[in-house]
Amino acid sequence: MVTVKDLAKMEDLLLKGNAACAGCPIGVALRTTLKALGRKTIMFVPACCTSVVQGIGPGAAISVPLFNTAFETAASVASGAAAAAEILGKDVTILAWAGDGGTYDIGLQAISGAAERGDNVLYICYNNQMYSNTGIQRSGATPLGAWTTTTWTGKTEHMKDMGMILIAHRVPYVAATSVGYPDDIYEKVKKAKEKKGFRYIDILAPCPPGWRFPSDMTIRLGRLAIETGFWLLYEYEDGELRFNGYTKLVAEGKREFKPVEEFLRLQDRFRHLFEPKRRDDILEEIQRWIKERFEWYLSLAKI
Ligand SMILES: Cc1ncc(C[n+]2csc(CCOP(=O)(O)OP(=O)(O)O)c2C)c(N)n1
Ligand code: SF4
Repeated sequence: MVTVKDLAKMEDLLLKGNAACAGCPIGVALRTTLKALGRKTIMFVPACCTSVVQGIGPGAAISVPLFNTAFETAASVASGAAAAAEILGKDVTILAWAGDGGTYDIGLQAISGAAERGDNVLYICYNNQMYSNTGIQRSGATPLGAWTTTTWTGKTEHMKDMGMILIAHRVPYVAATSVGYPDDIYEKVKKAKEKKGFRYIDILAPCPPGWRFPSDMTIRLGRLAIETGFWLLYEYEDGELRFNGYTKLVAEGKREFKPVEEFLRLQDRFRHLFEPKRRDDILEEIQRWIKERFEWYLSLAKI
């Protein structure tokens, strides 16, 4: 297993001095992904924060070839490139890299088509749970109760489960990970790289301006999300679902999830759940949903 120290020594294909906000999760998620994939990678990026972080030229922050696609087409453009690479006999990883808006909502149809056809694409969603590039609007990945500029009093629905949608497509590899664990991102991307067909990785990406927390807490929140069960670490590989990290310890009865309040309280997008009046109804529903979802995953892991 790679360590964070090992990662620090590897070649950086996302250059410093880019346009990301302080504490941006893309810095960790994309930097680590490119370390796992190496230079023989072509990226397909729809409209999202990464299309700003990449730079506008003539200088560029990303040191692999990159094609900007229309918002809804990252998966379909990547599918075309994968077909071309096969015909030309090129040994290259075709990487579609998108935010959750471009994945859970507007890009879903293209993803489903590529997954159903088994196109040779690695699709990674860095999931900051909202449309951040256009000013923090709600997406299908936004959790219940979260403030966004289009959910002023808190979102009234739970987040969509994109991993399960991909598992239902029976693709060779689906994984969920978090910016809190760069070593876990590296291992999962590396494994996905070696497989053929449509592969999907969902990286939880705490975003300081969107989630409203100080910029030195990105990693801490990425870990607390796992320790509270708000987000799970798992892999679905060759038809089997397996947990890892803290999620595995809970599944084996060696740890318990911490109360979700410990995660929610550190983010001002949830502040209205605590003041001026405590919203126990919503807090209890989030806690109940965490338990129910984990049991659902557990039952699949046993199959
Ligand atoms: C068809 C279309 N609709 C809307 C937009 C405007 N737009 C550009 S980026 C963006 C938000 C992207 O959100 P997400 O995919 O979650 O990535 P993030 O910004 O969070 O990195 C939107 C709505 C667009 N470029 N194209
Ligand atoms: S808004 Fe969030 S995801 Fe976008 S560049 Fe800033 S920190 Fe990164």
